[in-house]
Amino acid sequence: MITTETIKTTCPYCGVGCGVDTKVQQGNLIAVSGSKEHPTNQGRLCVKGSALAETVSHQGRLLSPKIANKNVDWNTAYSHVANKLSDIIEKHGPDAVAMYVSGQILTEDYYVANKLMKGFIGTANLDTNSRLCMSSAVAAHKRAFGSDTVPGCYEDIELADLVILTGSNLAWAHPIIYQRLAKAKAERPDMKIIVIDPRKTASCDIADLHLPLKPGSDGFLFNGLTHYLIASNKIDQTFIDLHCEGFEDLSENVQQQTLVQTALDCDVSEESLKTLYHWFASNERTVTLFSQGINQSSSGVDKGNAIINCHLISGKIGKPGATPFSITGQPNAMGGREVGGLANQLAAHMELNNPNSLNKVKRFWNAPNLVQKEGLKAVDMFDAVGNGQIKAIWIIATNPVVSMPDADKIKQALAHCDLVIVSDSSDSTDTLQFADVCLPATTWGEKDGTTTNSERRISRQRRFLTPPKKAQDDWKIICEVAKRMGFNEAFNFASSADIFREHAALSGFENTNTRGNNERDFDISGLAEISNLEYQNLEPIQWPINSTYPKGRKRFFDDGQFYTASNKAHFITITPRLPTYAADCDQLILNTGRIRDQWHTMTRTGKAHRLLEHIATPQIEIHPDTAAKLLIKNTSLVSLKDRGIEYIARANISDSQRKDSVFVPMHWSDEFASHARANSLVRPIQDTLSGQPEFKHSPVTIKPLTPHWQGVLLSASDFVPDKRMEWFKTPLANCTLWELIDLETSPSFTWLTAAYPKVDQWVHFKDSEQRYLSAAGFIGNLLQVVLLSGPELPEYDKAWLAKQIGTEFLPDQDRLRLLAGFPADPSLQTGKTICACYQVGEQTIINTLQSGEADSVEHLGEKLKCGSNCGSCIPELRALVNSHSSECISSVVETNNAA
Ligand SMILES: Nc1nc2c(c(=O)[nH]1)N[C@H]1C(S)=C(S)[C@@H](COP(=O)(O)OP(=O)(O)OC[C@H]3O[C@@H](n4cnc5c(=O)[nH]c(N)nc54)[C@H](O)[C@@H]3O)O[C@H]1N2
Ligand SMILES: Nc1nc2c(c(=O)[nH]1)N[C@H]1C(S)=C(S)[C@@H](COP(=O)(O)OP(=O)(O)OC[C@H]3O[C@@H](n4cnc5c(=O)[nH]c(N)nc54)[C@H](O)[C@@H]3O)O[C@H]1N2
Ligand code: SF4
Ligand SMILES: [Mo]
Repeated sequence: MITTETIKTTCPYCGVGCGVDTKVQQGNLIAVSGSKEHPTNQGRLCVKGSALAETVSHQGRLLSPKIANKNVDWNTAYSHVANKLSDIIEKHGPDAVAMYVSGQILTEDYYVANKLMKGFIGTANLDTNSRLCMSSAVAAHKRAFGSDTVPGCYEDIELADLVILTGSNLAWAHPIIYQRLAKAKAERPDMKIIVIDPRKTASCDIADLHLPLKPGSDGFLFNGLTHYLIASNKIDQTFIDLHCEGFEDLSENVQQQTLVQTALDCDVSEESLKTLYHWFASNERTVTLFSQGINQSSSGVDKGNAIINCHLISGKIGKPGATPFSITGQPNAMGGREVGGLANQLAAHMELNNPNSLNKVKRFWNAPNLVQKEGLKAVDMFDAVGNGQIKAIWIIATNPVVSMPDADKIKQALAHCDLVIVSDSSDSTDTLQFADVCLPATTWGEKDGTTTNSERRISRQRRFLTPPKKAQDDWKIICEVAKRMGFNEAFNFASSADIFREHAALSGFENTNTRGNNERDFDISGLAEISNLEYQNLEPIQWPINSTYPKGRKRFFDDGQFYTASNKAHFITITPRLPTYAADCDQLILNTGRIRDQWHTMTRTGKAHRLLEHIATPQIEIHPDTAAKLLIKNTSLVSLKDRGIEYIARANISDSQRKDSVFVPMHWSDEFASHARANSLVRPIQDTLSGQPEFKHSPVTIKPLTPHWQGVLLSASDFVPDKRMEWFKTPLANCTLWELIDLETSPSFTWLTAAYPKVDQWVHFKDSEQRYLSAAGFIGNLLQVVLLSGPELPEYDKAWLAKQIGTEFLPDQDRLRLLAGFPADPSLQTGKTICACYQVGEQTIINTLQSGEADSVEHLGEKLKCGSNCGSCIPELRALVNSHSSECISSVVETNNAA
């Protein structure tokens, strides 16, 4: 009898941190579902989480350690890395080596990486992709609270009467929190939701108000709010007197930021601003949730503090439904902060610039070479790699050639570096192309440890799959190298549980102040002595976990106690600034970020075909007026340029954009497109306080491209596009779809036949001027490849045509039908996929709406099942209902036409 085992684990994607039940049969993952008992998601999963089972195959995995591209055994790899690092340290000192890690490794991996670099090698050149993500919020928290504390919890979002989302596209980036918010709003329609974002995003679907502000102007807006609260006496004077410092300076600082002035500064109407300010002032229970539209800015820390000031001044903190809320992006962004994974942190929320902390950690670790000064932050770190100051870099679980700003410079830096070590689970990332040593890591499902989500909740990621034979856990790889560098005793861990106990013990080590309270917020000493079994069974729990809070703590600052010297919170005066580079009159502002179904550089979500159906190729979102002025048509090819570097994608014309900006997804890499790494364009401007790059505001010039020839090619086998072609690649279930573009000439039929030497039968069509070429190639009677091409991108039914690849077509069948691109029977057409879970296409939905079989999102769900699993497509379903039925419901009061 085949047995099915259910193992509980945590989703490896976003910082929401949903619990996942995995069903495993004979070592294979057969299904995933949301854990009903997990407090975060209570049974739900978003579309990425639902597709997890499709991403765990060993296809595309790095399967052996490699040195100079040759497979080696692990012992050779460990010794090689250890010896090389030791040599470099001996010759050039510890600061000549660096580690660049990730908010996607587990806390246990992170802990040993930090311990090795800061305690034993003796350099703080250990930074993380969280620098690109959370570092501005970390710095803002520390300035205001004296500690990097997220005060609230998810429940606050549901309890609030007003939720402000600023710089957050919650619907796509944190879907389960968005669903919890949407449900709360449906149950309490009086609850207000405001979205502050230059773009009208899917999150606006449930908003009462959208402010499409001038990019980068949030600092003005929140200083304006502080001014309004003071001027209209909507402040909490008792809370300020008892628990805050710096009120007079703050009050003086915001004097000029009147409503009229702020409306001008932010390019929004006075009316909408007044509504926002009035709602904030009159709702005790207010949550301001902020993310990358705030953090990824040259003044991200200041913006964070401008938000926190508004909450402190009105006492909206530490209470149910009232908190500023920096929502984290990666699954373990918080765990990384706990272990000290940033180059300016020490460990366990202790600081590098505090002699007392240095002394404690030195004694706790028995560390021979404890660092004394901060290390280089990500952008500076890669600069130092580029100029030879850093001679070895070990990159773990991140893909900087795609995700760092000025990404072509990252390529150059790595190409010139003496020793590039890359630990990854994938075998083909853009960064691996520059590795001297490749180390195959285990990944989700195969590794074992903990992560901490946005509300400080620690959850277990459990092993339920057997890893590929030669893949190794990240903590193990780091410890094996450390031991071979002579640090045997400190890295002699037997398991991740062993590491976790040490991490928990450090958090409680001499963690009391003179009044007998915690000196540091992060304290999980209550878990320092858990047994292996208790660790295995650990239930999700919010830190701190200690003798005062043995079951965890929902909210910080409910007691008005902060972690500053005076125990009072600090108001921070800021001078609002716009982004470093303004766009000239012939430029636009490049805004970058996430799309619904892809995760970062697509190394994992790119394996799940249904996740590539919502948006399959990179696109440039642009306002209709801007597009018209530049003679850009929808789906036509467009070039963005800056500093001689070009990005190429198709236009997506949408009035969701402001006229001064374009939006481009951050996800595409050289694996998936010829010129669509957004970060090749993004300038390496950083916030001087946090080092976080300004990913959202780079100037670009834009122009339409007129291809001479374009085509789609569906191929069952490998295909390499001609060097002169631009291309986008989309893996589908049974074949790969290539969009091919030639800007100057048309390829010949001979080019195609040469690319497919094994194809023995062709049907094809071409015109005398060679502008059109369509062909289908067969091996025997099996369809291998179809090309449809001409001066314009041909129209065709993707789902139908893809289904034909690999199937049999006898010579007397209508093979020419393939060249039309559509089925003979029109009722077989489905259109672009909207619901990825149930594979429901746009055309099917429109047909159903137009026939009157459904007239609401709920009815569509009943009829076609669309939107009834993860719910991620509900905003788009609603848009289709709105545009294809007579009633148009819109609660959004301001549109982008104001821009
Ligand atoms: N589907 C998906 N979900 C993800 C991820 C993913 O890759 N894919 N990644 C995860 C990670 S690591 C992170 S950090 C989070 C990020 O989550 P979010 O921060 O929500 O995502 P982004 O799309 O980067 O940016 C959010 C919004 O900021 C807006 N913005 C740009 N400039 C400004 C501005 O000046 N002011 C304001 N107010 N808004 C502005 C953008 O238009 C965008 O809509 O997502 C997490 N979740
Ligand atoms: N333009 C622009 N750029 C951005 C952003 C933006 O908004 N705009 N956002 C920034 C933000 S917030 C973030 S968080 C970064 C994210 O950017 P990255 O960190 O570069 O993105 P990922 O694709 O998640 O990279 C994770 C890598 O780890 C590998 N991996 C998966 N599991 C494991 C494991 O267990 N062990 C090891 N060793 N490897 C593993 C994956 O195959 C993948 O190569 O991008 C940043 N870059
Ligand atoms: S919201 Fe989606 S991606 Fe994020 S943790 Fe939950 S299931 Fe995973
Ligand atoms: Mo992130």
